[in-house]
Amino acid sequence: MTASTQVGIVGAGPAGLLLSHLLALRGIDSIVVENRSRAYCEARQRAGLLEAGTTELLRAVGLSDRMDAEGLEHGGIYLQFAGERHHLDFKDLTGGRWVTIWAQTEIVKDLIAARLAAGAQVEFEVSGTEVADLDQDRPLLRYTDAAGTRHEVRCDAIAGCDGFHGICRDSMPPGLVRVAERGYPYSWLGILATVPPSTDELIYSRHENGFALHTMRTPQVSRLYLQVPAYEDIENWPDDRIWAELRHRLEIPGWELKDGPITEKAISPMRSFVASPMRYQRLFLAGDAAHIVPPTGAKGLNLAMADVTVLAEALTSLLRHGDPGPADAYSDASLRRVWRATHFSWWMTSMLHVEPGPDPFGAELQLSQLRYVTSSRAAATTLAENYTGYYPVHWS
Ligand code: RFL
Ligand code: PHB
Repeated sequence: MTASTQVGIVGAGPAGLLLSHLLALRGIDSIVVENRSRAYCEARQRAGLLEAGTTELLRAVGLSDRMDAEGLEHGGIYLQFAGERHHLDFKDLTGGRWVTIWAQTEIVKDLIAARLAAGAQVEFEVSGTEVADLDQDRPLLRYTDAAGTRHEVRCDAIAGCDGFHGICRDSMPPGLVRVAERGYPYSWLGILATVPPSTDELIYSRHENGFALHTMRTPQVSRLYLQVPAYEDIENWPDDRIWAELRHRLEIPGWELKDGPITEKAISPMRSFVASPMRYQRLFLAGDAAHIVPPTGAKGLNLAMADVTVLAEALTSLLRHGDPGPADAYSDASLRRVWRATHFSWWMTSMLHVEPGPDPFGAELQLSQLRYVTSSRAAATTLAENYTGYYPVHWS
């Protein structure tokens, strides 16, 4: 079956779905192809923290009804180390910026519902996705639909929003893409638990046993993370051990961690990865397809949504007005934001995690940096400005 559209989008994660929505607002047709099921995409537990600019974007494009009703706005975070808990007040430090707890699962549900209600073509459970003719004006997107029919779609442009393990990045000509990456010798064990959060704002804790983070999803559901060794087996972490270790790493006098039934647990590796350029001719990469950050800075989802905000405007100029300027500038403009977030995420990660071997020098540097960030307004402002989003995106 042969068809045509303006933009072929690979991947129905937050990047691909939001791009399809933004293009529709600019009068541009797209198709989204996704190899997982709709239910899988809607349930995949991942990010939960939105920068101020990301919440403003969702408001500007009509996707904020549930977020405005149920999202939890936070004006700061706690940093904990050496048995002390310090509050950083982002609103005060940044002149009013904030962050919002609103789960990626909920954003994806709202995006899928909005695309389907608008009559958009979103194909779940496809297989054999390929992109071809990338050196031509109208590249080709090929896939096999859930019923087994093979499709070829001629596109004016293709957006590779297919995540870190997708096919689009590797479809670019050999030798074009330069990769800069860093691995970390630890992973995160994340849990979702049916228990009200024991804190009003997120707690990032550096402890000799390793990092711990207390975050949340709703007033009834907590999300918590523990640093564990790289390649750790989840079988080594029965629920009782997880709660005991969380209690230990988050403990301060006069405060108690409430526990409850764990409904989900998983271990994720930590990696920094940036591929550049993010474009070859009419193939554009966005989100995790082009870059990965460790989750300590809460940047991955925000970067993915920022990329497609810039990309939607670039494709509008290219396809509606015949102006290639913004498309030509897309990769460099996005990489500037990506590298800022990459540095911030690496910095937060290095400051808060414990290296596997003995490293008294590194440990003292971490504590010194944490003391600086919690005592100097200039240092705290740097953290707050980056955490709440730099460079912020705009959609008009
Ligand atoms: P996604 O979400 O991976 O979506 C890509 C989609 O492409 C599909 N796909 C294909 N479809 C068709 N054909 C193919 N050949 C395909 N190959 C792949 C996949 O099935 C998938 O549906 O990428 P996207 O849209 O770029 O979004 C990126 C975010 O998901 C990611 O950056 C964040 O979740 C990262 N992240 C966090 N980011 C934040 O901003 N704040 C956070 O608090 C935060 N916490 C986290 C996180 C990621 C985590 N993990 C598990 C990696 C916490 C964790 C634990
Ligand atoms: C989350 O809520 O899942 C979350 C929040 C902040 C982070 C990472 C994850 O840095």
